[in-house]
Amino acid sequence: MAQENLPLEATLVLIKPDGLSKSLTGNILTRLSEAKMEIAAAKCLRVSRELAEKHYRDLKAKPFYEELIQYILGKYHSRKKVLALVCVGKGVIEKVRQLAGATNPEEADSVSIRGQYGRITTKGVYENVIHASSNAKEAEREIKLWFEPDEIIFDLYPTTQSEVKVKKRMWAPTQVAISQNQK
Ligand code: DAT
Ligand code: MG
Repeated sequence: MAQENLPLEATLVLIKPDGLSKSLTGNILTRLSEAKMEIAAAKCLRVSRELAEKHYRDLKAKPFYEELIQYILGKYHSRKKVLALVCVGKGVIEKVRQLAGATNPEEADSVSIRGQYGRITTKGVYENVIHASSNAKEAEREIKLWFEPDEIIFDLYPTTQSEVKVKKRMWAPTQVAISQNQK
């Protein structure tokens, strides 16, 4: 199908802790932007166990589930963080899946991101560098899980207004050395 006839879509992309440890962010972003898609949201975060479990809820029964959770939490890497992105473009879901390559990095096309940079550890963990939503339904579920509406520059999905009382951490009026708190 010609590019202009493809539906406008949004997808969740995660650069996983191995991708960050291997300094692949720039490379991956270059490849994503060459595929004519727009970054609509981005943030770097430490993944909580709760978020990891919600993200991988359909894999709970799999024998590799616990290792998968440990991996996305950054327990195996020096970088205990993930870079989460929302990418928007025509046919973007399949395009990013193609760029990412097959789930098993050993089977992924050698020019794909997973084929080039992924590996299977001796523990059997697929360290496959990147996550990409598999279809529109999953993309919506995942984007809503990882991002608040106001963190995304487009109105992708309908929103509602509700008044909530939240305790929010604010900057304290001090000037101190930066602490990276790199646990
Ligand atoms: P994908 O990430 O390509 O959408 P998936 O949703 O089936 O694949 O699985 C999510 C992640 O789980 C995948 O990126 C790596 C891990 N995984 C899948 N199958 C696995 C297996 N047989 N052994 C180890 N890890 C696996
Ligand atoms: Mg998947």
